[in-house]
Amino acid sequence: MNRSRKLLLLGIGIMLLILFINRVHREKFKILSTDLEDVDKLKSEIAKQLPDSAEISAPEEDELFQLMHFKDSAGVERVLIPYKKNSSNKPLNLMVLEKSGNYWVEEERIPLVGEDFDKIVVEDITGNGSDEIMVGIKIGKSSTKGLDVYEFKDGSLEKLLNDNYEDLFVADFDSDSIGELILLKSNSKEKNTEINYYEYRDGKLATIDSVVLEEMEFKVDLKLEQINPDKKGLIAELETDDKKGVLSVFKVEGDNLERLNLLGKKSIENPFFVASRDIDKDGVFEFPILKLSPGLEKEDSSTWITEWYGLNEDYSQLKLVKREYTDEANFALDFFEDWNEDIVIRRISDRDGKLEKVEFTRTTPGEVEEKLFGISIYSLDSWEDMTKESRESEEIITKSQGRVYVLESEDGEYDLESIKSRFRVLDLKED
Ligand SMILES: [Ca+2]
Ligand SMILES: [Ca+2]
Ligand SMILES: [Ca+2]
Repeated sequence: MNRSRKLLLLGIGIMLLILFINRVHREKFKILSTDLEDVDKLKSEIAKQLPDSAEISAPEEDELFQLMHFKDSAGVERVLIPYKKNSSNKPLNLMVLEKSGNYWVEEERIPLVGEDFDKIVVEDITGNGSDEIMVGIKIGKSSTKGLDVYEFKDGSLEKLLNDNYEDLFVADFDSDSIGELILLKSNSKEKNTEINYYEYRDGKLATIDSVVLEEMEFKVDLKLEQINPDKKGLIAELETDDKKGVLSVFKVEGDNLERLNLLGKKSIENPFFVASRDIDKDGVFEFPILKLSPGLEKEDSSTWITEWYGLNEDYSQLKLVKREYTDEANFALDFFEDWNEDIVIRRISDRDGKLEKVEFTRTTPGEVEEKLFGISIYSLDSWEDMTKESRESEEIITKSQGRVYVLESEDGEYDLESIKSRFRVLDLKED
């Protein structure tokens, strides 16, 4: 064999080897279906086969990496695996595995533009029985994220929508058992926030209604909650950058987001943010209106009165459900049934801050204030400093989180039991 022939054969050999390596490299990902149940095993199996030392990269809220498992209308099961390559200008990828016998076999890989996954939602929003995939992606340091919505068509993913958002929600807003997409978008020029309501129609996913919230989003929360026993509503709660809380409520009527009138206004504005909740635990949400007590000298965000309102049957009015006082010493006290605007609350601190006291009085125009009762708050140290006798003579409401709460009352109406039943220590995480 002459030298040039040898070289030719060697060349062909190398080419075949490259082709072979390439083929092996392009081998479709495949994993035993039982392995999918063990997330750690799955991760290590996938890690072995992903390129560029890539890693499974779940959205932040999905810390444990719950597999995104979904089905189409024909009953084909699929699993979505988001992963991130460490060295690439297109680091994000979605891999779709399809169930085939005892195996999950790679169906396709979709490269995506962006730095990290923000949210992935898998839900049928077109109503055809097959799930769609909504992939939200963080782009650079911007708070605006990119969104791709995919649907399965003829066995592969097709893009249904490309959009952007600050926040994304999918829920069945109009109670027709099909999910809708809601995107929140901030407009820094107009200094406002837009809520866009999408629905799938005639093969397209498009905005069918949008409403503008007057404030620029700083921190926002959208909730779908019961606003009366039969109807869910969309509650939009914003915290503005000067810490104010702004709350708006919408009900979905046909194609419209109908903004409800809240005490003659489009929204409830509070001096700071307190989240709406079901305050009386009857399944229907209430909305907070914060008031500073007239007797309180300092206007800060740690001592206030909250009036909780619910909507009436035809959503035309707010009705008062409960009033409560919230104190900076970490407790709340429900108002008594006969308490109205005539209640004045005063807060006294002694100089070294060892004892704080809150006095509840009732006043009517032209009349003298009538003291109802007081709540003294001792630090544990100052409590221990007292003599045993004086400690034993006190009416203790509760001891909690380094404080002792003591009732001071001579009036039989405000006895220890009635105060205890209205008193609660706040969980530090609350609000
Ligand atoms: Ca669908
Ligand atoms: Ca719906
Ligand atoms: Ca309620």
